[in-house]
Amino acid sequence: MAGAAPTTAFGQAVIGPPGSGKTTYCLGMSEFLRALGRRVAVVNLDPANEGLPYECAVDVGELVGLGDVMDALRLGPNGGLLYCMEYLEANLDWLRAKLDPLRGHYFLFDCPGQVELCTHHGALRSIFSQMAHWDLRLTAVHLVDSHYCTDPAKFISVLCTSLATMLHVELPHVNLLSKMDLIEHYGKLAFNLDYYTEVLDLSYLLDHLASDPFFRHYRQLNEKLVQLIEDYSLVSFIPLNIQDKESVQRVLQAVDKANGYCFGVQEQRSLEAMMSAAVGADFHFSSTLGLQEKYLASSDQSVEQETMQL
Ligand SMILES: Nc1nc2c(ncn2[C@@H]2O[C@H](COP(=O)(O)OP(=O)(O)OP(=O)(O)O)[C@@H](O)[C@H]2O)c(=O)[nH]1
Ligand SMILES: [Mg+2]
Repeated sequence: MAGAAPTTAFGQAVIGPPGSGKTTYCLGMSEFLRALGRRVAVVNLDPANEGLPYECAVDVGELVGLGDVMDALRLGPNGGLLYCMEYLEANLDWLRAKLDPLRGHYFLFDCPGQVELCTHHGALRSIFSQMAHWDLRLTAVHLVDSHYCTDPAKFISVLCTSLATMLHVELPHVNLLSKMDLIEHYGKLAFNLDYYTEVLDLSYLLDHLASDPFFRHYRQLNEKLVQLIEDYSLVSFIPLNIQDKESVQRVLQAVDKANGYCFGVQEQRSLEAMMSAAVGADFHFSSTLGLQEKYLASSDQSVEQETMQL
């Protein structure tokens, strides 16, 4: 790409509970973005990640090692990881020195899975907030295993965690139900998938729980929790099958809209594109998909220039 690298950078902070698929998402999304012609840098912020499947542009393990922290401070894996994040928070000049030469890239941050980091601990939020001061515009992409849809009680817990994460992390936010390729293996869902993704009228979940001998004793508690989620009216999900490029495309559309990438100088600035991003209409993305097919069929870098000229 000719010319000076733009100062504003865009990216995704990939968060979610342990095993929800964050590292796999970073691999799949980075491959997809490269196929679209974006220059991508994947940053590993999880010192517990081992055997990274993607090419890592920056690795927090170079700054602080989880094993060393656990040995030196006699901490368990959870406490050790929290310490590592606090250490990173105290050494953000290291991170900035690593990110500055990568200006012009689209960033994917693979974050640790400790739930408290996203619901009440301050270190990760403070790191994201500092990145915003560096003009790095992030969307929080919060992954939740779709397995939780199979149990209404677990789904209420997931809704509470997702809401708490949205309020705590304070970034533009997209919630994903990951591993959708496995949903049929998890057994029959009590409701249609739309019911779980749109999070409307949660009283049906309560009715479902009423038939459970254990949970019917907690009806009042669940009623209050459900009421809280409905009052905020913030939580919804996009289903994700990371193997399916149309599914990844839908996620990217939401992410680009949330962090403003689709309105930035990097993207085509036609009125049509802006309107499509704003209303989520298909006509824009059908043309992008066509281009993507073309790119996937050929390794010709000229497609990137074609994207920029559109
Ligand atoms: N079938 C299927 N398996 C997946 C998918 N995403 C992740 N997995 C599997 O789920 C497991 C956990 O995936 P990871 O990507 O390591 O999850 P993570 O959130 O990074 O986990 P932590 O770093 O431990 O918090 C691995 O065995 C993956 O192969 C998916 O979309 N479909
Ligand atoms: Mg991981």
